[in-house]
Amino acid sequence: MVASLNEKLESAYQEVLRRNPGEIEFHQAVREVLETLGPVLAKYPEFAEHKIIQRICEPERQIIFRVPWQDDQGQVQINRGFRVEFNSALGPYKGGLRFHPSVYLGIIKFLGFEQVFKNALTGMPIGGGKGGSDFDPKGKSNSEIMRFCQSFMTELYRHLGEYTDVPAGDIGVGGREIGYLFGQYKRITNRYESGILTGKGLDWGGSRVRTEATGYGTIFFVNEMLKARGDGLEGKTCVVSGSGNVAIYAIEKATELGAKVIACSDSNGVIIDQNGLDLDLIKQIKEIERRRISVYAQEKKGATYLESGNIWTIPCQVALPCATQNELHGKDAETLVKNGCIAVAEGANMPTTPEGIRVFQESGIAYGPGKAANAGGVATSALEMQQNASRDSWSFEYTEQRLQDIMINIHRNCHETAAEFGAPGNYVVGANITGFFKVARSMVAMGLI
Ligand code: NDP
Ligand code: 2IT
Repeated sequence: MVASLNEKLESAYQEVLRRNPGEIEFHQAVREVLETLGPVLAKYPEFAEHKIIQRICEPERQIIFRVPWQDDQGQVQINRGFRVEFNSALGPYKGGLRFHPSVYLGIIKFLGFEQVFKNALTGMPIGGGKGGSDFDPKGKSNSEIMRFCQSFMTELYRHLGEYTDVPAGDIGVGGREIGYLFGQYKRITNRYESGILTGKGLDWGGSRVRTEATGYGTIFFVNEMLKARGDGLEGKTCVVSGSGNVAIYAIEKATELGAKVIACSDSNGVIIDQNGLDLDLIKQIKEIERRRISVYAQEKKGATYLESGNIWTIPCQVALPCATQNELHGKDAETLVKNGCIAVAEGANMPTTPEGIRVFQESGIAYGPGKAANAGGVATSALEMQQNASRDSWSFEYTEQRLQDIMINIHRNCHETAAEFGAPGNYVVGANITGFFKVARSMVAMGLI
């Protein structure tokens, strides 16, 4: 069953389908937001008058470029690079870069669109954008990664600036890649502009807690959702999909708050450790050795590996999808609810399909969409920008406290807005309306932009 849109929203949605053929993830992200905006347009007709919906669905600028590079055998390879500068009503375009073979314009546009609302929710002065490439980092040597990053930045640099566009990491882009990208920017421009990228190393302008921020933030958020129901994370059994940056630090903070995380995964399979995952071992395998998560089961007594397993069949009280889009389907949601799951918070962007979201909402469990639940990463990027602008460097404790305050605030705003618009407990409604409202008001104030 698909929720219906009112006439104005339906015609805006049809226009998005017509203008962006084949970009199914972008269509999905737009539809999910439009489904929640009916009551806002009814209450504030000026947004329709100013064609805010139509404008908000059209990126301000889309850049597509060739990325030629040489592999270790001396062969020339060609990839495609993207940067979609979606909306700058609240600040410079801000959002990550994704390197994954599945990347095409539709993925970057869905991510850029979501980023606009997410960034608004953080309360920080940042617009929304996203970029990346269909480059596959798997199995590449360090030198190949460096040469690719250098070629990518050789085109991208002309579009960046501390007041223009500030990328960061996402799937396949972490500290190593940000280092190579920053080095090439500095070399081409002969300028040390810390503010053009976030997720930098701590020795050269990075912020403490940025590495941990998305995962930590997701856990702060789920804890707030549980607290709003008179409960908390302590003592809960959790499963976390993925075993990358977001998953690792979600596991770390959940464990710190007294939960037990019994499973995580990668695109090949799932590991289960009923005693609670050994995070030092996971970090060793994933961050240092860059190997597959199956290695965990070879090295840890009592752990099991399910090749091609489905992590959502493992009974848990809290489910944290932290891998990729559309990784949790309607059937998975039904299984989770049946097995006693009481809360889901999305560390990944759009990991739950529309059918899955419907199952969670109808079951009445706490469901925190990515826009709200994973906003801690980009919020801490904005804290990095703040430190760069003032040439300052904050302590871990202070930065983490700022992150926690931001997540508590996002939760409160979403919770209150959902209730105000007649959908108490519905964080999708709360997040979309809160984010939209701030961007829409700013766009009206700035005239026809
Ligand atoms: P990483 O590259 O560090 O890790 C990604 C993880 O997800 C890996 O375990 C990977 O497994 C798995 N994965 C990726 N693609 C697929 C796929 N198509 N099918 C199955 N598994 C897959 O990325 P991050 O941890 O940074 O990102 C994870 C999610 O969080 C993404 O949705 C991202 O957009 C989102 N996010 C990230 C933020 C950040 O600050 N990094 C901020 C907010 C959201 P494998 O190694 O097998 O590919
Ligand atoms: O999806 C996201 O919010 C990110 N990948 C982080 C973006 C950022 O600019 O820190």
